[in-house]
Amino acid sequence: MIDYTVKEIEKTVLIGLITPEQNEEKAQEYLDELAFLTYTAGGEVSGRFTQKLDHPHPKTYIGSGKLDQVKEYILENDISTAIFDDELSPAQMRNIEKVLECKILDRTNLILDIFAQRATTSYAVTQVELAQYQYLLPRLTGMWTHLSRQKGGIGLRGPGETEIETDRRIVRDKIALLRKKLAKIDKQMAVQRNNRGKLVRVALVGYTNVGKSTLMNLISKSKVFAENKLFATLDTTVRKVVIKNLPFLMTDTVGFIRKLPTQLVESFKSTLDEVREADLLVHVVDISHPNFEAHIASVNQILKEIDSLHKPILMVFNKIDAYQPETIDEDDLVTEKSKKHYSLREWEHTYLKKENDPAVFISAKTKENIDLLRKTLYEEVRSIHITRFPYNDFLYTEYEE
Ligand SMILES: Nc1nc2c(ncn2[C@@H]2O[C@H](COP(=O)(O)OP(=O)(O)OP(=O)(O)O)[C@@H](O)[C@H]2O)c(=O)[nH]1
Ligand SMILES: [Mg+2]
Repeated sequence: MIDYTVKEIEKTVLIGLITPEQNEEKAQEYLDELAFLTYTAGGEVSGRFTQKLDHPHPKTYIGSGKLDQVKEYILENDISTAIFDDELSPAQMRNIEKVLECKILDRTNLILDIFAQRATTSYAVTQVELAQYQYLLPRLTGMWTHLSRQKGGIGLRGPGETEIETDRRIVRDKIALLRKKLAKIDKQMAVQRNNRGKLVRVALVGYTNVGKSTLMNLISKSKVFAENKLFATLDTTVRKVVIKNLPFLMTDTVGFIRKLPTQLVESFKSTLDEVREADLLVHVVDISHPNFEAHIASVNQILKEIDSLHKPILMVFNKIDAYQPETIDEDDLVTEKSKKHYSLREWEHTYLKKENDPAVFISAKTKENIDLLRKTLYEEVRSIHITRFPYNDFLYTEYEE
């Protein structure tokens, strides 16, 4: 068990942009997510800054006037770390550090740091280490100045709290070594997956913190770690599940996030192979999150990148117990009804339209509609199963309570 207690909480400021593609409301929602990531990594957010720009400033991400404002705030409030909501180029990072004179992190760096803290098995550790060093290599000159190296903490930790190496030559050697090690593990994992036979494989996919592991525990009666932080799961768990008389394999794996660092997608190849080789994807959504539709789009984007969007998908809208639409006052004649005001029924109607994938609305917490989920899962798995085991007559029967 990893000790997540923070020795010294880092005080941070968050910095994001308001752009033509990302209005003020979106920008704030993204910063909310960045704040959650910061909290998960063990930091505390003291302040937030946004600037309206058509695109990030090529040299300093935000303009120099804004940067001075941030600097003033940092000095007045004893801030140790500034976190930017996009991946910064090595040059941007250097330039910003010169002005702010504190530790500079970007979104990628922060996510990698959380993964590093979460990795427990040697397999996950190797994958995360490789991703971290790939991110680091082009940034070694300048970014890891004497100043930031002395500070340590978020962004400078390898898996298991060890400091990460910052010598260019050693980093290159490490990358080569880790690649070799991973290739070997990848092969073993492929063999393991092959040994699982012809049983239908179902993979839980979805944004981070939506309740995939909670659902896995509920359906397969296993004990996967679940908590209200991001990326609670890094390792893959596979369980054999039997619904009625129908056996299949269910996989719980790492959650996705907007702008998942490409280094992670590459080094988590084997983990993501679980998704690539699945026969059915169960896409779990947290309907109580104000941004859940954007989350669905991010997940679909990643599924597309790993060539898995064409698979049969069962949409599971979880946390209906926590769903709260915004309400419009009776005498408010100005506000127009929008999706924010949809009732659960209206969302069901939206997602149950014929051309969409099958969808179930549930609560893994209160267990509402879990029977309906089992039934739907049974039907979906059965339709794949009978193509593989055509002589299992009993499977032609309909699901009955
Ligand atoms: N209110 C409510 N909370 C839920 C429900 N299902 C799960 N949760 C909570 O949501 C949080 C995240 O659950 P997890 O099962 O860890 O989510 P996950 O998708 O596996 O997350 P990662 O592994 O971090 O990607 C936990 O605090 C759960 O208790 C639900 O139906 N309703
Ligand atoms: Mg999980």
